[in-house]
Amino acid sequence: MHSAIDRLIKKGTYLLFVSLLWVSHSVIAGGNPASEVEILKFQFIPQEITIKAGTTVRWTNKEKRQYHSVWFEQAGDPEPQYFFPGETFERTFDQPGVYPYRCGPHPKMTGTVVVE
Ligand SMILES: [Cu+2]
Repeated sequence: MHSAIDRLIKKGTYLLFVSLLWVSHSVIAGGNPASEVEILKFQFIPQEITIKAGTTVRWTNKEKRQYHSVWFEQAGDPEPQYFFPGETFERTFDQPGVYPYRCGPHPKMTGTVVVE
């Protein structure tokens, strides 16, 4: 009798422990979802990212020599300055929505930021 209850308690403690681990892991992982985009070989990598409202996305130019820009033309942003290898560009997204963008000097380079 006792041992059956003991086992139940042990099982309950174990489940509680596992769920606590899971919750703390989600909190840590959810603290900063992927908000980094690399620019390499005339591509935005990843081409589409999904972030939570209020997140700042950072683009890093990983090319050897080529400059680029990140232009949210459809959102009404003015064309930003080009940035060079090793340099970054940041933009914060406060409103949920779908934000397509392009590179100013290379219109075929496109990407999308999805804000949840
Ligand atoms: Cu470009």
